[in-house]
Amino acid sequence: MTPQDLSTKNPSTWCPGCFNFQILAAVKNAVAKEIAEGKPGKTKDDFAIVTGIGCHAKMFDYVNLSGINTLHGRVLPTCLGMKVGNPNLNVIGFSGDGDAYAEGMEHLIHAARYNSDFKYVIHNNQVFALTVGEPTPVTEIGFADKTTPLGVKLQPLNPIKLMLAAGAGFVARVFADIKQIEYVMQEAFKHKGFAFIEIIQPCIIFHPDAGFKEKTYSLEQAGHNKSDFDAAWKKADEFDYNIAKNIPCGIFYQKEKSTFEDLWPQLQQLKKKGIGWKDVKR
Ligand SMILES: Cc1ncc(C[n+]2csc(CCOP(=O)(O)OP(=O)(O)O)c2C)c(N)n1
Repeated sequence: MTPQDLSTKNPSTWCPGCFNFQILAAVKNAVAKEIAEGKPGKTKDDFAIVTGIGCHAKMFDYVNLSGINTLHGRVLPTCLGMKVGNPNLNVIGFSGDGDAYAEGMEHLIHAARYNSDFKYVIHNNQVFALTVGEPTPVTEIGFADKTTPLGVKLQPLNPIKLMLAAGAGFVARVFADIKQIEYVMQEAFKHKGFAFIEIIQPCIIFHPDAGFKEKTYSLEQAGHNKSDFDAAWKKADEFDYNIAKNIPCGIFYQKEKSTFEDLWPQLQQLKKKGIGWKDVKR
């Protein structure tokens, strides 16, 4: 299994130079590695993806895995539904920041609380990009567009703090850099439970790079203890999604606890049976 085996022949409609290309490459690398080095016998049929609506959602066209390109803001209930149908499936959800923090906000809080064993990747470009750059709940104060000509006045939401408060057991943020994404996805695959991965991604057209990458630093290299909730909270406070000096990146918090699948005997039975796509008659 190589990353190329996860490619499709669909022509890309992302803008040339879009950071989504980095995310796509990293996801294919991480999934290919997980298949090659993970549990023996794992194939790409053991994976499924879900995308919302937006530029990020074109991942669905470019990653050669089964899945559902669902409604705007409904990635998380779709992922949960897949896990209920087949708890052995490795499910990865993809959202934009609009999809995750506006249309899908109510699901996000409960996904952290339910702790179903799937991974959630948010392409955070701080705008609704596909509909030409309107502000989302994480757009910085002062950002102006045609819909908000006087500029954003509200303090942006801090999704890392929200996820910590909601009880998520794996909370990470990285920059849209292939190596950072690949690393954090591999760690998320090893984690049993819901994994929240936010990717800070400039939108080259509607939310250009404000020198984000230069402002990021690695939590791991700074000696952050990811099992310390209070330390994670303090680190989450360092970047409030306005223009920042320092943007901590890496795993803020990680703690394994009972998953949704652990708590339901019916799902346990399905898990033990080892039902996978291979068993489904097509
Ligand atoms: C329920 C619903 N509301 C609004 C839209 C219109 N719409 C389509 S794409 C989009 C923006 C998506 O932005 P985001 O989720 O941040 O993803 P990005 O395009 O930035 O990757 C919106 C608002 C829609 N398709 N469905």
